Amino acid sequence: MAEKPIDLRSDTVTKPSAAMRKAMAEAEVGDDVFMEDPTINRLQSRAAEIFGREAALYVPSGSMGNLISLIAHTRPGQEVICEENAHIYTNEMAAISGVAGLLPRLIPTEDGIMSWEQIGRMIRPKMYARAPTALICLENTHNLMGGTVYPTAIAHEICDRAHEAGLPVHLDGSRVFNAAVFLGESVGEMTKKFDSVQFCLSKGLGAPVGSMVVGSKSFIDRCRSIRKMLGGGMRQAGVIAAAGLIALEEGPKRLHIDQENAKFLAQELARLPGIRLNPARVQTNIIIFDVQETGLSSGDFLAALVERGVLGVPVDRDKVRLVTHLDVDRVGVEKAAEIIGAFLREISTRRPTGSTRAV
Ligand code: TLP
Repeated sequence: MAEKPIDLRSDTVTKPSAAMRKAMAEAEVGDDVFMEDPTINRLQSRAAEIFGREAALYVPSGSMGNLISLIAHTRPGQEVICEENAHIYTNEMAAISGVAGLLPRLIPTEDGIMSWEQIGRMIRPKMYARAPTALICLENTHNLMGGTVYPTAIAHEICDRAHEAGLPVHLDGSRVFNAAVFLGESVGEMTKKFDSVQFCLSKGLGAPVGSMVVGSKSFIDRCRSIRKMLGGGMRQAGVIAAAGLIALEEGPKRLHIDQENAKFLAQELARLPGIRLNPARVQTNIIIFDVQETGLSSGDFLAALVERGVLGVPVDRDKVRLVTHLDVDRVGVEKAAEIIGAFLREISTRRPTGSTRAV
């Protein structure tokens, strides 16, 4: 039988642990649309407590948590300022405009981290013919820029200055616990100035499903209605929230392992012929590298790796993303580095010296 592939496509691929499955089987449940599911209520109280907020809402996915927050903060026909490669813009099926009716105003950056200097310039002056700026959205860690982390002082400054300008700030904190590990800070302190935060239980924290939105009580009340409008009222979802509670309590404690594994893998990959990657820029559990010098597109590079038992995803034509997580340990990442190294040596001997043609 073929060996199980080393799956580094995403930290979303993690399977629930034995403890999660047991908690799920034994979960006390009720109808959450009546707000009567004790397990969901417990999960929401804990999330609010950990983030130092009045309230929290359990939602099916990070995408829905972001979309609900966008709708709750704005009206159709307004603008949202976000980074050019923000997940809400690139990977959420254009829900920002298709569903929320908003116009994204994009800021290009080197590393996913915007400054107030850049944002302030993009705010529309109030004029009757101009769609008003209604919201600023940050992403921490920034997925498509390689899991980069906002220095807390920069995030705080953006929030303070936005508030002075009368604008709310939402955080797509899908992987905010990874950022907290990198910074050695608490998520509560890091995110206290944001008007709303969405974070995922189903990524590095290891739950099979679910995200949370945290904020003020009135904001979360509004979010609950919007969740219902979008069809996200989940009834006896305590069966999955039970795994979410374990993810929330236990998941953050082991994220440093994924981040050490990512650093190790990045250092190994950076040594290989044809790979462009600066391991010093790998801060959390996401590694993005350029394979152009191998002469292969990211798609062809990844197809060759699938045959050899390593899975990743393309970011664009030249870039590949690998993500470490709890279902791949140090031995797994060592093996992935070995397999990728062997493949690159194989193609470099097949290619005439100096050529960058695809093999
Ligand atoms: N990211 C997924 C893919 O969609 C790319 C992944 O594998 O990384 N915000 C950020 C920053 C995300 O990375 C993701 C998922 C989401 C939002 C959406 O979360 P889900 O998948 O739960 O809707």
